[in-house]
Amino acid sequence: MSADLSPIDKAKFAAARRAVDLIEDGMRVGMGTGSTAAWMVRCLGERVREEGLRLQGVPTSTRTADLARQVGIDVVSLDEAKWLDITIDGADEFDPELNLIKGGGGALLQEKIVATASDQMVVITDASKEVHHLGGFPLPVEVIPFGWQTSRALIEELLESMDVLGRQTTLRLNGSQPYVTDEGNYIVDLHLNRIGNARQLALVLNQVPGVVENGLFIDICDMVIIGGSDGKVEI
Ligand code: ABF
Repeated sequence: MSADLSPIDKAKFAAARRAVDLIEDGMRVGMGTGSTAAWMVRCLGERVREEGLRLQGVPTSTRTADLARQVGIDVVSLDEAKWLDITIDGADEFDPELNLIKGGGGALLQEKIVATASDQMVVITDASKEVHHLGGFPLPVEVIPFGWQTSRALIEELLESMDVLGRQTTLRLNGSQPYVTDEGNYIVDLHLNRIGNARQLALVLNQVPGVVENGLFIDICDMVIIGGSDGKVEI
């Protein structure tokens, strides 16, 4: 599967392949979104087809659901599965405490619900996502479309009192239109550069009226698997 890949895809594939080794027969598995998670879904499909591995897969986006069905995984909803043995997903950044920024792919809401409903959450990534302090990657905040400009203004006001280096915010676009999530919401990206207290920021952002969820994953991730372009992994 990895023969003609670019170095970055080789790294993502290596991490995905290693993570899929954690899956045992009969498990209920949360399946993330993004290019690294897509490798994981393909590897999982390979085990289903070749080893007869039985599992229930809960996708975190319509994209992942479509791919999972294509590769032969039994797709169920989170309400059907109720609780998951493990979730495997990508990330945009991770710090030494395994706190994350996620949501660059626009699926942070389902990703956070699914990860939180899992015994174990494993992040698969390449080394470029490792940081000392979160915030270099824009922090996605999902807001409902009604009054989104007010929610954005309230977020900007909140940021004035937060320990962050940047305070610019942008509405995520799809062409000239707002990007719309699977739940029909918008995303405001916060360009913070460096987040001093990610735990506090994650809590207060969700107090803003209109905010549905933010992309800070605090104390959710249990393990990070970092793939290298040489096919080796570090855990
Ligand atoms: C999802 O996909 C996200 O939460 C994150 O935003 C993104 C990472 O994408 P990729 O694996 O393509 O770098 O995991």
